[in-house]
Amino acid sequence: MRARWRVAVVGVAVLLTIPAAAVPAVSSVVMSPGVESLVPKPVAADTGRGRFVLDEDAHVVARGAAREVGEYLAGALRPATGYRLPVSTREARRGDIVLEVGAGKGPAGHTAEGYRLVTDRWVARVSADTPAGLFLGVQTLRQLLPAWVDSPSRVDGPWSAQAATVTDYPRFAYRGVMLDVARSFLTVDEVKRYIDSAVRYKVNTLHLHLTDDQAWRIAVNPPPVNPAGLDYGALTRVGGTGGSDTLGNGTPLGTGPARRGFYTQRDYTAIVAHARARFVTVVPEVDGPGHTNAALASVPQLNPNGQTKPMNNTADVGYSTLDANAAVTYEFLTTVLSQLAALTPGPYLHIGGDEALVTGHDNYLTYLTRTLPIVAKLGKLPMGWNEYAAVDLPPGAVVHYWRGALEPVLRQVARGAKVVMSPAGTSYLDQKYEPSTPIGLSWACRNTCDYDRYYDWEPVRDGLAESDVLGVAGPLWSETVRSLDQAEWLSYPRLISLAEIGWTPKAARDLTGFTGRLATQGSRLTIAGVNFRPSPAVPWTTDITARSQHSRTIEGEIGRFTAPTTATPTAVVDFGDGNTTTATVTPARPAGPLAAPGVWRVTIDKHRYPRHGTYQGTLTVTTPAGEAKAHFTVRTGH
Ligand code: TNX
Repeated sequence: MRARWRVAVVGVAVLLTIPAAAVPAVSSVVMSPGVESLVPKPVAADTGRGRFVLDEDAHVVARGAAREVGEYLAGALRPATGYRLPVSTREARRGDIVLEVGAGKGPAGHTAEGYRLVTDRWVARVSADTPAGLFLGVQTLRQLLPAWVDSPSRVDGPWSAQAATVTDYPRFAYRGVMLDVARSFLTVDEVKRYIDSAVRYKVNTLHLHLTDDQAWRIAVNPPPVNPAGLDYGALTRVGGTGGSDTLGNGTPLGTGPARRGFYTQRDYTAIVAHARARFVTVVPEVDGPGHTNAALASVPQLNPNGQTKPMNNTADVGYSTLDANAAVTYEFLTTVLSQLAALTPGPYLHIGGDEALVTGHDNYLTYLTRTLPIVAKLGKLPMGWNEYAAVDLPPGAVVHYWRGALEPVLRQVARGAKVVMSPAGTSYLDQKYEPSTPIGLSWACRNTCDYDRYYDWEPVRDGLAESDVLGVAGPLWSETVRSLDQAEWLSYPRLISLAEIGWTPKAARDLTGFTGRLATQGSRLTIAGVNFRPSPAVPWTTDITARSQHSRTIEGEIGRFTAPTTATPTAVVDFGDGNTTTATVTPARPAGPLAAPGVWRVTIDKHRYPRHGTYQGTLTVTTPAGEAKAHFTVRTGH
């Protein structure tokens, strides 16, 4: 099955890197890619001599605790390479990938998530103390291979990586993203795909905002003890039907109505399992005492007058509250939080606590004072938006900072709490990139809110010590988000900025260097089928590949390339027999106001070689950024 391809000399992928400002038509041809393009930037990386070439009969050698990550990596590499890549325990041979987990294998002092990676002329080796560290090192290895390695369909090799030595570990333990599935729903498959792209950048925490004024998205089963006789099924039967369709004044939000739905407990468990297999911790959030209209609209007993509120499909917030003085409130929370705790292996339960504008201060304190012990009793640590720092928190509690005064947070930190930083103006992924951005809000970030702004800030604010900060997270609120595509478009490239803040040592970060490294990620996202906003300030690179063939007549697809541009590139094919033709160029997905173009396909009409032989052809594409070339070989068969 491989034979047809083995005789053909494989197409050479050529990476074009031209700064946006440079004069087009002069192409700089670079062998792709090296340690200097890794994102997030590693702690230490050196270039060695020569290259690692993945053998077509390579094994992924992974023993014991490395096996699961081995299966993951092999699964990631098989579609593009077409190689079998068995995961085995054989003695490593030239061209294999070796994965190893064991005490002392990773960098000393960074056992939880550190790793070492060495690629040389013999093997590619990733070593770590833990499977989590190994998984993170594997993401680095993927980035050292050509961008086409993420293609869902077969592409010509060779699959090589620069010889390198990387020693790496994270600055912060919590590198998160939050999906607000309450305002607009995302299906289980969409959440899984979102996880798959985020882990490329070493994101390790997924916070799910499951409930809000607009909707309730997690099924709660009837509990064995139900003194107040609450109909928990109504939470999703009624509360699951809501969404953030309009502003309070009726102005439509987003590109259409919000998406409805909810997760059964089996669905939620599937998300948790998918996350866990990628070493991602899920943090579920049940917001309260404010942001609770959907619960109040579903369960009559939660209302002081015993009457349900109407559902409200506007984006309005701040008008709802649970009753802090009613026993039923805590009976309800105990049921909901116990079921979530049982389904969630991670250490945290996020209890919200933001914008409780009609609760009243004393009632707010009462609510938290009575809710925190419920969390503790379930063996979980509480996490909450920074308003909740108004009460004394247990050691290890997490304050999720989004805006406002830092003093109450510092007081809790002094008592042993930790902080996750999501300052709205530099980390809210739901904000418009610029005023003309078709979706997104703009209260937290006006004018230009591109990747640079989300990169150029420091989470360890004055008054905080490095060890007080657990990490960084990007919340993607979904008042205006209507699909995974749109979620990705708002997230990328800004989530990559946050991921690097979470990972890379402060002293190693710089915006210019980051911009250059980010430029190589457009191709990777495109090839992997992840939408993003091709920010005009980034000199996105083009990756090109051409297909070698074994036939006297060739037609159809001759190559593919990436180019995040709305202007249609042009392509010329030199067949290597004295003939040249203009080729047809079509994107797998057209660019639009909310979509980067997909991979461009280059196709030709039928070409018949005049006589038998071996021909070296060249595909040349011209994009607004310059020219890129790939070579291919055609053997006519005699
Ligand atoms: C503020 S951040 C909120 C959310 C909104 C978001 C929109 C926070 C704790 N509360 O309820 O969705 O702004 O940007």
